[in-house]
Amino acid sequence: MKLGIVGISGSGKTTIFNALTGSVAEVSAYQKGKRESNLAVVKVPDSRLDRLSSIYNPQKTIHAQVQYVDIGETVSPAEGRESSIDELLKLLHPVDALVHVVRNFDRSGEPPRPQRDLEAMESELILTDLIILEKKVERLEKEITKAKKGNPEELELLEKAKGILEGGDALRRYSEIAQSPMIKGYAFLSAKPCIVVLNTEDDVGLGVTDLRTPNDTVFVELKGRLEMELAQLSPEEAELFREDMGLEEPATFRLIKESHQLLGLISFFTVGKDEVRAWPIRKDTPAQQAAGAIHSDLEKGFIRAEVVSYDDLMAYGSHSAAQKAGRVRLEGKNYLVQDGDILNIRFNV
Ligand SMILES: Nc1nc2c(ncn2[C@@H]2O[C@H](COP(=O)(O)OP(=O)(O)OP(=O)(O)O)[C@@H](O)[C@H]2O)c(=O)[nH]1
Ligand SMILES: [Mg+2]
Repeated sequence: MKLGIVGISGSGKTTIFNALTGSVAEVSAYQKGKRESNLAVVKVPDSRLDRLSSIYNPQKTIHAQVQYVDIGETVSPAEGRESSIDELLKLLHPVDALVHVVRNFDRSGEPPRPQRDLEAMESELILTDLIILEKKVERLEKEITKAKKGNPEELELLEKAKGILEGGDALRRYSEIAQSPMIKGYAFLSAKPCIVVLNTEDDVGLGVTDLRTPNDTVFVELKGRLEMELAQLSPEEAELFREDMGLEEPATFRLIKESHQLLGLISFFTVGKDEVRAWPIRKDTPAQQAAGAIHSDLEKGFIRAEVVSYDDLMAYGSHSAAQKAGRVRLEGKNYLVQDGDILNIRFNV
């Protein structure tokens, strides 16, 4: 699963990327035309996994992961897109969701204008989609009228999408369109789920509630530069620093967790002496398919899943106590795995 970091030039994309990943990619002091894309894999913080790990004491503890890509400069509020549409699309096509970074700090004396910047980037996504969509509609219309092929239903959906975009709205807000398999293939940018990161500094800028946005907007507010600096300290130093400043867990943890959620992912766990591990799966995945995330043999030879919820395991203190209390269930292949389930797959190949 991959998230692409987008935002107006100089909004702090690379800074946030560094904060998230502990990388040290060069922040461009707002240099125009400088393009780099940075990619990193990040562990999804999960206190339940840490707890399980301290109980089972395994050789390895493996977190779920997400990838972030900082695609480099994209758009300036005054001048619009600085890269070609093709370039933007090529970079963003493979990502599953967007992290939209909005500047909410003073830069070289220029006060933040998060409302303007937010809208400028959003318009850019919408316009890019509209350009692509118009071409598709034209082609499909021709196919249907001249060659008597092509799917009229698809055309109808595309026309609907066009109406939404022309009205200045993002497709992600219309799930029946954004989630339609016919439309998904096009990978429209404004149809991708999106988190808005308000990159803030104390005493300047607006609060999340001051921004006029659709009320289903997912926001995370954080101090990008500070978090980046903390991410580059050793864990012990960072911890001390956080304590001193009265900060709790890194704000980026919340962003990573939100990313995971935004992608519609939950985690189940497997536990043992060798390994305690979180497995990311889509919500509402049946047990047999979830077993396939571990190994294809487990899916093929699936018999039953032995399931105990994390909360029950913690409440009863051990697997055997939970079992005695009847909290360990045997579930069949169609059982929908829940977030926090601890699974042991019985299989036969
Ligand atoms: N004061 C302050 N400055 C920041 C913050 N985040 C980023 N900056 C500064 O803003 C400038 C741009 O940050 P970058 O992270 O390079 O922004 P970017 O969006 O990657 O820039 P481009 O790739 O050029 O579009 C740098 O000088 C950063 O140090 C912040 O939270 N507070
Ligand atoms: Mg950058």
